[in-house]
Amino acid sequence: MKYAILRRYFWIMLQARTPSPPIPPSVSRRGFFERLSLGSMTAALGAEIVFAGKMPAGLIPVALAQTAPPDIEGKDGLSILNDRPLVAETPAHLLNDAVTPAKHLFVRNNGLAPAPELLDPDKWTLEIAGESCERPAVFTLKELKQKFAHHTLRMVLECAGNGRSEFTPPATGNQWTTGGVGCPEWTGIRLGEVLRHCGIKKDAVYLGYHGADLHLSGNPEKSAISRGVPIQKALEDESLLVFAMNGADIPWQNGHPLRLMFGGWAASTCGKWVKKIVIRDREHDGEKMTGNSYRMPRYPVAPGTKVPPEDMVIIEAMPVKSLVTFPKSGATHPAGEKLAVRGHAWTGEGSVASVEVSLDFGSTWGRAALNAPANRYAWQQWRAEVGFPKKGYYEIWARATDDQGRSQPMILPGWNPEGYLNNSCHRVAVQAV
Ligand SMILES: Nc1nc2c(c(=O)[nH]1)N[C@H]1C(S)=C(S)[C@@H](COP(=O)(O)O)O[C@H]1N2
Ligand SMILES: [Mo]
Repeated sequence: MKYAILRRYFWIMLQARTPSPPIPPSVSRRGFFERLSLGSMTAALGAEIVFAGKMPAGLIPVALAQTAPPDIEGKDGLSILNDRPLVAETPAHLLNDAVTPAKHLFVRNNGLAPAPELLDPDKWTLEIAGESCERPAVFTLKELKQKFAHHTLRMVLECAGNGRSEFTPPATGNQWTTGGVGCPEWTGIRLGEVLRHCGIKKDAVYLGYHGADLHLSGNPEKSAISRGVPIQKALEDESLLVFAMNGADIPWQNGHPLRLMFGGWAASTCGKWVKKIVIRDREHDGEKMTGNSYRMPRYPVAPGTKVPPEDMVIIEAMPVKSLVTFPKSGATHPAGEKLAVRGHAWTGEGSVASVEVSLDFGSTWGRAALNAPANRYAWQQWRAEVGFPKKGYYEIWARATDDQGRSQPMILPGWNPEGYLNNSCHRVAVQAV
């Protein structure tokens, strides 16, 4: 744990001193170039390297060591955590909008995304089947849009692994920092209405999805991921089959032309490119429903503990959390002037009751102004004014508390084998100058 804190501290310090956009350490290049001349480095930096005489031969100034922003079609400014499968997160300062723009919504693929030419909305069908479905049926997307009423809701989509990089001992898997989250506006039809139309047998307990993406191996017999939710969650008014995002087509990587959205729950339940939904008479047993995948120990465990599988339970609602989206970490601000800090707060079930902000590493907290959510499961905007007593390095910490009194841990919540549900306080660096 100490190491994680140090690592984070070091990184924030680094950002505070670096004028260009922060790049997570995993993709920064702190290596050595063979013969980069002082003149060319100075030209590239646009400034004199004051202590150039002290620079070890071959060192790249950290300001130049940053890789160019990765290019994902339709996305802008995301940091790539993995390229196969494609996983990319959003830097906090690019999540400042109340409604997350398509270009800034993170991407988490477990397999190979279907080629865009396979995603023709005019040819798309959805099959409803399973042991507990009375009248299995296949609908065209057009039929679904015509038959069922449309609803538009802002809902948070958050990967259960968001924040994983902080856990020690580290968990394998994508090393998310804070950017596996967004809150776009989704338009679709109620899943419950479609399921009822097909008849839900009395013994129905769970729902499972099947998407059009491929397993990484390319083997069509295998599934990249096939998860779901208990039938009660599927029947909630906010559980949608969505065909539009922010009033336009859903971006290709985010599930066009049809995906599931379950408000407040781990995003792994929200199947993308969904082709088939099964109503099950048992807990769905698709890919990544078993073992340690998307499961937590049912009791607190010491870091590094091996937890028996029967003591692991499926993750459902996400915990209360917040982000500071303005200023960007590493910003400078005049010492004498107030700074309006902004961000969002959200929780899986219920609502956020308060957000507090600290400038002194959590010793004292001041209350932020907090907006009501646009609708259930939308994130809530908050705002707080802070003043800096003198020039120097500061950290802004934010902490949300939900309507049941649960709040965010300052450092880390309980360790778990796969590093899920890290809802610790978000911290940004500010230098008062
Ligand atoms: N078909 C399919 N659905 C999927 C996934 C996937 O790989 N394939 N990934 C899941 C996971 S783990 C997450 S976090 C979200 C990510 O949604 P996004 O890529 O639109 O941000 O989609 C979920 N739905
Ligand atoms: Mo995820």
